[in-house]
Amino acid sequence: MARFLSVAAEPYEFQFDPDRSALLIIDMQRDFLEPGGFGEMLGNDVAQLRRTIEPNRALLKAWRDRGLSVIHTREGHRPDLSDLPDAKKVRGRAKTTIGDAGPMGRILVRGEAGHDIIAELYPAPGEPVIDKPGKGAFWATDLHAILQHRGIKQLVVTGVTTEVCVNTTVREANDRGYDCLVLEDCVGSYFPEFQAMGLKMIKAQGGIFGWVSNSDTVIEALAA
Ligand code: C5J
Repeated sequence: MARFLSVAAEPYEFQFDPDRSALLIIDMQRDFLEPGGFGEMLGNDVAQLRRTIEPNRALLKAWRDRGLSVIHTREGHRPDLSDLPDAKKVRGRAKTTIGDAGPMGRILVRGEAGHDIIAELYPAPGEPVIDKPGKGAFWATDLHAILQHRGIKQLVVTGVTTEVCVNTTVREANDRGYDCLVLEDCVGSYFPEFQAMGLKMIKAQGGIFGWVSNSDTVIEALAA
C-alpha cells in the first residue's frame, strides 16, 4: 500500500509516495558550475550555482539510501551538431558558441569534459542520464517513457538553472501530469533576481506549476 510522506512547502504541503517519485537532477554539468568552465567564461559568477552542490549531495545520499529513483540530465548536442538548431547556435551573437572549442572541450557537446556531470553528484550505475538537446528535459528525450515504465507520478526537481532548464522542465512535467516539488537550496541561477522570480512563478496561483520547499524538509521526511 502506498505510504505518503508530507513535507512543508509553498503554496501548501506536498504529499508524495516515495516509491512513485523520482529525484530529477537537471544539468549539474562542469561547464555550468566549475571555475574555468563555459559559464564562467561568459562572465557569470559560478558561486551562485556552486552553493547548490552541498544540499544536492546530501539530498542525493538520503534519496539513494532509501533506494529511490534518481534521474540525471545533461544539456548538450551530438558531435556532428545535427540536433543543434541554427536558432540556438547563433543566439546571442557571441564569438564562441555551442560546438566551438571552449575551456573544457567543445561547448555543450556530448562526450566532452565540460559536458559531463560534476564529480560531487556523479550518476551511480543504473541511474538514467537523459541527454537533452533543449532546455526542457522532456523534449526530444525518452524521459517521459522512462518515468511511465517506472510508474513515477511525482518529481523532486533540483539543478541548474532555475529560470531556464529547471523552469522549462517543470512546466513540461506539469503538462504531462506530474506533480513537481522544487527545492530552493538545490536549484541555482547566475542571477539572484531570476532565482527569486523563477521560484515565485512555480508556486504562484495555488501552485500553478508545482511546489517549492528545501532539502532539509525532504531529508527529514525520508528519515522519519
Ligand atoms: C540550463 C542554460 N541548464 N541556462 N541551461 O539552464 O542554458
